Amino acid sequence: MKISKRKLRRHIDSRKRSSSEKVETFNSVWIEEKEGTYPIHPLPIEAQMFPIFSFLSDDFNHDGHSDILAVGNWYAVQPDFGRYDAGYGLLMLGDGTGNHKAQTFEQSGFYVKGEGRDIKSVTTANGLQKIIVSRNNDTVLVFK
Ligand SMILES: [Ca+2]
Repeated sequence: MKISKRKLRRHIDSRKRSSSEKVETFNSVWIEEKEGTYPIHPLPIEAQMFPIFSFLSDDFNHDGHSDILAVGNWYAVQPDFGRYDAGYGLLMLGDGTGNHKAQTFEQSGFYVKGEGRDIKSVTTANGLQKIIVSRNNDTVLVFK
């Protein structure tokens, strides 16, 4: 096969414009700010099973340690890959040392079917905290 000089030059020019990046991990992680350093903590294996689109951090069980709520899933992938639908919302309780333990939805009461897209915490006019979860092409969910 013969390639023209023009096509070869275009190919070489496109290679020069390209960039490369280095991936350290594909894990879902949280990054701690600790005295000018930023240790990276992988989240529990349950959080690695689906693409996470939104996190919310707070002390949900009132034990003094930060916890994490996560939602996600992604259906709009090529059919030969299948849907990324293994997430049903996830509460991960922090132990105060950087580790988190995933709770089942039976334990947490946090169950989000579908494609979770965002989580927000709001305080109602009468002072109650609510967790609002938006989903793609679906209704909004409200948790106490
Ligand atoms: Ca907690």
